[in-house]
Amino acid sequence: MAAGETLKIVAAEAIVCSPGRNFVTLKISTDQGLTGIGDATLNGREKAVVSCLEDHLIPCLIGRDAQQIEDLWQYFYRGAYWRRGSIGMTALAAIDVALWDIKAKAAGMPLYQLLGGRSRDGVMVYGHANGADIAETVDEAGRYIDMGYKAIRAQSGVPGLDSTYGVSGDKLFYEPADAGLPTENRWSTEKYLVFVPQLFDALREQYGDEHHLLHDAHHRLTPIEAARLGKSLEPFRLFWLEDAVTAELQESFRLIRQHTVTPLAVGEVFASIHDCQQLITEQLIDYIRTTIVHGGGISHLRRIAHLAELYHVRTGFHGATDLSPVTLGAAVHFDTWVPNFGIQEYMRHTPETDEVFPHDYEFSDGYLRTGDKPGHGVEIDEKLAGKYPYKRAYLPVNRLADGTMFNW
Ligand code: CS2
Ligand code: MG
Repeated sequence: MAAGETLKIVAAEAIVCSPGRNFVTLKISTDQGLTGIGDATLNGREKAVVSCLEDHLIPCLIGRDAQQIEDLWQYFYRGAYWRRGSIGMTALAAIDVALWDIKAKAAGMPLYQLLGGRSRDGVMVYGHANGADIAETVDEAGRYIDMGYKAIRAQSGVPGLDSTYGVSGDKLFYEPADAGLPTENRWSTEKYLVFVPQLFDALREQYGDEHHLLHDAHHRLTPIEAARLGKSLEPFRLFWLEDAVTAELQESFRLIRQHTVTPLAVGEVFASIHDCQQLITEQLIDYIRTTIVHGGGISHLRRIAHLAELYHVRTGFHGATDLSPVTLGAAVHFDTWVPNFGIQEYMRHTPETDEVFPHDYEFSDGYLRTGDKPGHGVEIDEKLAGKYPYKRAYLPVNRLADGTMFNW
């Protein structure tokens, strides 16, 4: 493209498909034939993001210059008036990632080069060992070690609980949005707090100290309960304890910090830097989980990563199955560049999902590596996507034993 030449947006479309689970993909097309795609998937609220894009944001995109990524980000953030919610920031993220994809293609370079070039040979990832009980989970962890993972998250069924977070029937894939109306789980923090240290004792006993071990408490503890769990896990030297507490009250992490040196990770449900500014600037966490698809895109995640870098906080992007391969592809480029990289979650997608979203990132020996195609390296096979119509699915809800609504 000649300098100063515009790249006019002529069309934008939200593509909804469900190859095993629902995904929303925004495709932006320009007058010079360049197209880019961004992930707009918000598990359990997919159609709200589609409407935000189709009914409100796309009409303002048509005719704009696709090269003006920052001005368009500011336009849709400040111009929304109603700022920072998950639905709006997921829609904005999809636009942002699609525009970065176009810019990298126009420049003829992989996205990581456009961001600032390679900072590491590969992106260390963690997989999800899970099982109905300790024995099954320890076995599963062995499978991940055999696959070459250097880092493994362990989640297990808890004796006395019919269900809990992170235990899937199909071992390699985990899809929590399991029904057309929310399934109801029951929870007991007491049973959980007694059990988790036993799980990690068994894992260290079986595999020693060579691998990083992680655990996700999935928003279910109070600060003092999280402090108790963090302290009880110290002998097992976790890489991180994730989502120990819901983090609307960021200062509550001060209480956890006072009692334990177990590293803390939080942020996958955050939608902007404002959700984590205090957590980062007071060094209340060690890893920020906020990711590209739900945190306003690459443009905003760069701001979060740069703030985190000042306070010794590293990135630990969310990377569950319900974030599409488009997010994973963009994340691996970001992870390849970002100076304060920590780790990347890698919950594998099913073969039918990977078929709909051809990509050039590859897993080997515990790392993900990008390809060098221009852009973020992920495409969507629209014809194939059309074969998988949307099917409403909800995340479960959680209640305490006495029926009190709780956090899932
Ligand atoms: C989890 C997710 O991957 C994680 O750390 O917290 O599986 C989360 O439950 C889902 O993304 C919710 O849709
Ligand atoms: Mg999590």
